[in-house]
Formats: sequence, structure tokens, C-alpha cells
Amino acid sequence: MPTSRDRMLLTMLISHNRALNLSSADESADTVSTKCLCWATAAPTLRGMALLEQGENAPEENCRRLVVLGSSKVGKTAIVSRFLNNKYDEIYTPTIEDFHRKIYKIRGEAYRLDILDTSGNHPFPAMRRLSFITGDLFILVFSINSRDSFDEVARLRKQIIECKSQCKLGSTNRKTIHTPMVLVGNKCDKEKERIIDPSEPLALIAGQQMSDYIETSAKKDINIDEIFLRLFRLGKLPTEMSPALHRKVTPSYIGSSVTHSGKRSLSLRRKMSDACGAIAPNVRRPSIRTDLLVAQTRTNLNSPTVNQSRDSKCAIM
Ligand SMILES: Nc1nc2c(ncn2[C@@H]2O[C@H](COP(=O)(O)OP(=O)(O)OP(=O)(O)O)[C@@H](O)[C@H]2O)c(=O)[nH]1
Ligand SMILES: [Mg+2]
Repeated sequence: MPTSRDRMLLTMLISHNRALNLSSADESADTVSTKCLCWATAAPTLRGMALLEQGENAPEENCRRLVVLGSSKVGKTAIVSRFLNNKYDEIYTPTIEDFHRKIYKIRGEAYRLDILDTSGNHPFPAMRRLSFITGDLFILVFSINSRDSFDEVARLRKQIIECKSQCKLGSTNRKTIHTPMVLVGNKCDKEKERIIDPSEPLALIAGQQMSDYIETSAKKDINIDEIFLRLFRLGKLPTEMSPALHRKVTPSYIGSSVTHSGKRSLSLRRKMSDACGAIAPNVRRPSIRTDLLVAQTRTNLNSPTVNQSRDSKCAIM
């Protein structure tokens, strides 16, 4: 039998169904009750729930989509998993497309970071192109022991620059890019198998203020936080969004303010700061239609003044 406390939590959770990302199809009383009672048992905290709602309503200028691209098996998912949960899985599971959302409250302001972890096999080229347009920040991953994966990063970078240069919000100069982008040479724990010298990716980004290069190991947890710290700096986002610099709030369990699992150390800055962040549970990827609408506003496709040929526009195909 649900207790009165359960009932109160149930009411609270129903009112927060948007933050929980229940679709209208899920909003039948039964479905909501089932999901919410699950949560009620897990005793969500008011603090976590409030943060979720604030994150959902974060001002547009504080919302970013981060797209992670690169060949298959280079460690994209491993990097995202380290960033979000400080976990690493030795077993390889191919990604089709994963969507994550992290929300923050930093110095009284709400921020939202959406992360799109893409497939290295890119089974749907049009979707990939759409992600170039809708992405605000990019992480391009290769493996230091694979020439092919580095070549793929060079190609991706070129495609993103071309795409952004044709978009309203991107660069107007085809040689420069104003989109924050970090190139990552992953698997640096495999030094003996190294094929790509750091000078190659560094040459690729030479003279580009919005690009950076870093070598990492998701396996050994080397420099993973640093990727995101650099990306947030390039994107003019608060550095507190980096895992070491904020308190992690879990909306699902009692004792909302917890430290990260694993060996992540508590920095003095994090102890002094009131910044906190939570991974939004059950989050759904925005629909393709929503992405297409975003793409439409970011490209010249609708502009009545533009007298361009179709080829010079940023088409999704
Ligand atoms: N040695 C080593 N192995 C790693 C590292 N990062 C990931 N791996 C392993 O490499 C394999 C592929 O990792 P994933 O993160 O799944 O690769 P992915 O780029 O997401 O691959 P797709 O989803 O197919 O595009 C897994 O077995 C990981 O355990 C690393 O830093 N060092
Ligand atoms: Mg993956």
C-alpha cells in the first residue's frame, strides 16, 4: 500500500512529468503511476527534481548540443561514459545513436548540455549531416593506433567546417571555424602501438582558435575531464560543468549530493563552489522533425534574400 508520503511524491512527480520526459503517449494515468511509483520507492529528492525542472527550462543561450563523432571502436562511448558516470566497460557494444542530457545550476543559472554519441558506422548519412548542423560543440575521436581513424577525423572536420560555413550561425570564411571542436587521440595507454604522432593532429588545427587537440585514455581515465574542460572554455561555458568542478546530484536516490564514484579527486574549487549537475533520467532524443526545424533556422534554406544555387546551401542528404 502506498503511504501518504508516496502519494505526495506521486503528485509531485506527475507535476514534473515534463522534466521526466514522459511523452504524451506515456501520460495515461496507469503508465505515469507505474513510473512514478518506481521513483517514489527510490525517493527522489526535491533538490534533484528542482534542478531537473530548471534545466529543462534553461535559457536558450545556456543550452548546447555536443556531438561526438569518429570511426567505430575508437572509444566515443567510453569517453562519454567516463564523463557522465566515471565508468568504463571493456566489452564493446556498437552504438546506433545515444542521447544524454546533463543539467546544471551554476552561480544561480541553469544550463543544459545534450550529448549525441553517434555511430562510427554512420548507417544514416543524412542523420550525420543533420548532426553537423544541429551540433554546437564537437568532439572528434580517433585512436592513436589507427591511421584510418585519424583520416576519418580529418574528413569529419572538413565536412563540419564546410557545413557550418554554409550555415547562418557558422563561419563565413571557409578556412576558419567558429564552432568549438576538440580532436581527441584516444587509447594513449597503447603507446607501443602508436601510429599517429601528435604533430599530425596539431598540424590539422594549426591557427584555429576554436580547435584543440588532446590525447586521452578512457580505459585509464587519462585527460577525459580535460577534453570537456577545454571544450567548455572554447564554447564560453562555465568550467564548473566539468565533473571535477561541480557536485553531482542524483534525482533518483536519497542523499542527493554525492561525490563521484571512482578515483576522481575533490578539487578545492569544487568544495568551495555551489555548482551542481544531474544527469536527466529517461531522457528522449528530440524528434527528427525538431532537429530539422532547428536545422532550418540555422541554414539559409528559408532566407528570401539569399540568391544562392542549391549547391551552395547546406542541404541535408
Ligand atoms: N585500450 C583502450 N581501449 C579502449 C579505450 N577506450 C575504449 N576502449 C575499448 O575500445 C572498444 C570500443 O570502445 P567504444 O567506446 O565502444 O567505441 P565507439 O567509438 O563508441 O564505437 P562505435 O559505437 O561502434 O562507434 C571497447 O572495447 C572499449 O573498451 C582506451 O582508452 N584504451
Ligand atoms: Mg559507441
